[in-house]
Amino acid sequence: MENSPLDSTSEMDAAYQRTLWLRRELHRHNHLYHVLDNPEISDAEYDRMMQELLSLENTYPQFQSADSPTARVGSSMLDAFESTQHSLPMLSLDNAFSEQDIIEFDSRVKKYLQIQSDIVYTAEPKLDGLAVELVYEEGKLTMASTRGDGLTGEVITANIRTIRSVPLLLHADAAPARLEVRGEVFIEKKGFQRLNHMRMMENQPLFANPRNAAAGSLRQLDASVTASRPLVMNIYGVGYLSEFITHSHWDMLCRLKSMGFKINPLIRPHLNLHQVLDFYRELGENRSQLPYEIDGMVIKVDDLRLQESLGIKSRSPRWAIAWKFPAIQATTRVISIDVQVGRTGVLTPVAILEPVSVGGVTVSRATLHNEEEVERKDIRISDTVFVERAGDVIPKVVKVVTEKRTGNEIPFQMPTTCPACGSLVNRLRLEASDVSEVAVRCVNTRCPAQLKENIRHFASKTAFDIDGLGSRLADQLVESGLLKSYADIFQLTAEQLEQLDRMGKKSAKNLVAAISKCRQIPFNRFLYGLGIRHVGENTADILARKWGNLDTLMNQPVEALADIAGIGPVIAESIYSFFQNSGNRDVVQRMLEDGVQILSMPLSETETGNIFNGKSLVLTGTLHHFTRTQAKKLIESAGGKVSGSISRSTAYLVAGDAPGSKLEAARKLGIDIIDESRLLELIGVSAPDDSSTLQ
Ligand code: 9MJ
Repeated sequence: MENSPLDSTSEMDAAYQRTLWLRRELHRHNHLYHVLDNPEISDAEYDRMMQELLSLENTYPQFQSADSPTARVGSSMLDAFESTQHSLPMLSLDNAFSEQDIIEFDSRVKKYLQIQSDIVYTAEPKLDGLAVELVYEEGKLTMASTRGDGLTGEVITANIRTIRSVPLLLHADAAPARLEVRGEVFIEKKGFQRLNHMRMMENQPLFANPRNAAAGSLRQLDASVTASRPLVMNIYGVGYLSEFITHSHWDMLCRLKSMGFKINPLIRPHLNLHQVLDFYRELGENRSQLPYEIDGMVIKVDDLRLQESLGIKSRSPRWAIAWKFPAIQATTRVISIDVQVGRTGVLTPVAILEPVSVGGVTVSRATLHNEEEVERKDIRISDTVFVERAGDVIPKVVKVVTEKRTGNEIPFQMPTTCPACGSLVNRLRLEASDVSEVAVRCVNTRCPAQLKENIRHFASKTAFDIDGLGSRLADQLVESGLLKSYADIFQLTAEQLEQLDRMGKKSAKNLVAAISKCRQIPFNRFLYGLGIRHVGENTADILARKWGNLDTLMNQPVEALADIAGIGPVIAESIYSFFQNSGNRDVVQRMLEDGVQILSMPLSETETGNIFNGKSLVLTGTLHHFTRTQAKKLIESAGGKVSGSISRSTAYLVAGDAPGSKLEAARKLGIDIIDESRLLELIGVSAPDDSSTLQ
């Protein structure tokens, strides 16, 4: 409304001029306080000006504007987040864990660019929050979105508007007509502690760490909740720009700073490799004193033209790398050891710890995995222990400080009955080439703890992906008796759901709609969702592609299942017995009757021709994407076998770097020689982002 003609009284004209002045001043003081940490006026003065502006906007609603500082209170209320496609993909970073990894990164950059001289880097603290993109059109914030899968994110504009360090209007007239910037939204350590303290007072569940708190705060449909959270945003890069700005990353950050964005003050430009290594040490030493959490350092090639030449591989840039800090340790005391019951009935001991800050995050529990682990580490109740947290990984107990033992420590004993349902437990060691586990398991198939976990798994993103059905609701649905198996999900009605605590009419309707939307499901995700023991996403995928549909799979003899590469006898037995069980067959049948439609998958044999069926391949030289074992598994999954030496019966030689004498032998015999990428092409898979993805 700022440009609307004002025709009436001079009083209104004066009020409008005053409104504009207050907005300008409040934006300026907001920037001084939240971006530059350099306030000029007191909080009381700021509040007084804000009150005056609010009152003017109330009296003259026609003055209201989305860019007003008053808009930061977050009044909008959404039903759901819309999604949006990023103009340019939002990349994730490759990780480095050692100086050697960084030296190799530098060599790769030079080799790729064919440059011998030093590369100029900019190094940045790696903030541990959520990546967000902001879009400015003609200097006004028009959209903000989460990173999502890198290509498509969720629109969270109303929530982002509430963050004081995000400018709603840009300072410089020089800002391009369209400017996309990217950065990290996070919560400082102090803000996190205050937030959790407040939640404790209100009997609300606590956030595990600042990152979770930031994520939870951004995922609010009611922006006024977000407004009450101490979120901060630092900008570290750009997306699409409608006009050229500069050739240097550091210079870009300086320009963004002058437009009003908050740029991390610890960013160091103009570093050579050695200076990068020094800065990492310095940052590591000072990290615990910083007001926010960092989990490493990001190193970027500064020259944007070189960045462009380096380009990206899969989803990460070749011009940047994240160098993670090692895990942080602390000591604390084990108060007790609880036992949790998982999806398959497995009992897991969990250490309840005296709360301790591990690198700024309060840790009060840590999984002990299984009975053997407790015995191996000899963890007793009342022991003093070292706990460790690496990045956002779940904290773990590293070892006992035995010197602190007093003799009053109590050894842990696994219960003989299930803590959730009281049934007797079964102690079993399973050993095979592909799976080995010691498991204490509740064998009651109606155990409520198992059912809750099963439902959570069934509804999870990689299975049925039922929006809104998370852990808390799964618990409620089981406790209220509405669900006795996951098949009951498809019979839930909005009327039944409305009876649950904290479930409004609208949410109930939304959940029924979300369930309905999930009735059509690809065969692999359906199989994964069933929660068959040992059937993870990968196995579900292999099975779905091998047998194509449920009927065929359900009727396979155990030998046929065990015969598939990547399955093995224990997994085969587990699948076989699952489908032999009449209860499980009933559950599946009921879902089909309730309209679940399983979309069949292309069979792997028809898709790739099981390209190496009965063929023998030989590997030589260094492979880049795989270890030898991984490559062998891959070849076997395409029907081939790997042999150690070249003979006339060799179908292909897969040659990596520095291939050695096998290459010559293969040439002499006229054997097909292929490289790693051709191998992947023949099998019909793409290279993994990172060799650790194929085990
Ligand atoms: C963080 N998390 O602090 C990047 N990041 O750059 C910084 N993340 C990044 N840069 C390109 N400082 C992709 C991600």
